[in-house]
Amino acid sequence: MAKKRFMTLPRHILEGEKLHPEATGELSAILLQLSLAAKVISLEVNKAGLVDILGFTGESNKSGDEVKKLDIFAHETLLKAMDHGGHFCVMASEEDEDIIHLPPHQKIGKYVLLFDPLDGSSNIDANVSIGTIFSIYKRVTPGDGPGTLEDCLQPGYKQEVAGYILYGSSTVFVYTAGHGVYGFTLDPAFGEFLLSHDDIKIPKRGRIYSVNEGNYYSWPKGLKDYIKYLQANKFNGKPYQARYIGSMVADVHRTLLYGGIFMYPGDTRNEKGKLRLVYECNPMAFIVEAAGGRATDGKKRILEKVPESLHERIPIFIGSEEDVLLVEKFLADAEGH
Ligand code: P6P
Repeated sequence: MAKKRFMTLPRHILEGEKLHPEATGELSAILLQLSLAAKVISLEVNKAGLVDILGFTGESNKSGDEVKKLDIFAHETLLKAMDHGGHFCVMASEEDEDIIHLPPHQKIGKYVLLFDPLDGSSNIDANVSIGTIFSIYKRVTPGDGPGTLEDCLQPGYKQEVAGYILYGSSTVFVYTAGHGVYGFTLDPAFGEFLLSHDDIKIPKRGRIYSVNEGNYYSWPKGLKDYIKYLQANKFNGKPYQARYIGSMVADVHRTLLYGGIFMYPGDTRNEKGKLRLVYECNPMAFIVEAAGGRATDGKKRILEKVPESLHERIPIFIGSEEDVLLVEKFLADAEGH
């Protein structure tokens, strides 16, 4: 077993920057700021049960989900951490209906930050893993004034960096700049993220499928056929296993490490499914593809979809390449082509 190198997140980021002579160091600075925000949010998430921070605020976000105080805390922590330093021209968050401009006195930068501050928050009370998801683009609008909605609605293949922080039994920071996916686990003893998953590659095929089977009777026929096929047949002597946490960051993280497939399909009740394209599916697709996997809406690459609105939803089939290709075949066959 190769000896794990003692590599902190800051050192990994700076070494990565050296590999690109054209790098200005801005993305490094952004990632370091994001890791600081991650530590602050992790601290709050991990003591949520002890501090009266639970309970509903009575407000709801754009998607109509009840908003828990930790959601707002995470949202505000990310804004405070990222709204100075002059890196961004515009931001957008699941917790805010509209795009977010930088404070008036702040220098305007060339990057765009899109994030889901605390995905899976309905699980907080049950101490189930939850996560932050982020996505970074370069602006596409001319000039150096405030960014616009157009800067936030770029296809996912144009991402510069994507990542997530999973607040689980430990806090893990995973990111990619498109070449290699790296995971860092927070050592609370000295508050540093240490390299724990070096150059993650997702298995070409797994043996786990992950979907909310409570929606079975609303599914398209092809998906029903696919799930029955996984349950009825033997792969290396056993059928697939079902695993569903109900927290996208946790389900995708497990899929990235163990292989298999995570799905949030469209169905007869919600044609576009539930998960948001801009700040959930695009960053996760960018990460999984960088690890050698595949992510589609059942037909087309998620990363090629041009977003039409900030909070739009899209069906997602993401994970090991062979598993995603197989479900696409079942869906196509059932549609007769
Ligand atoms: P369902 C959490 O609320 C979330 O947005 C994702 O993290 C998760 O994958 C999905 O919804 C779970 O939705 O309908 O299965 O409860």
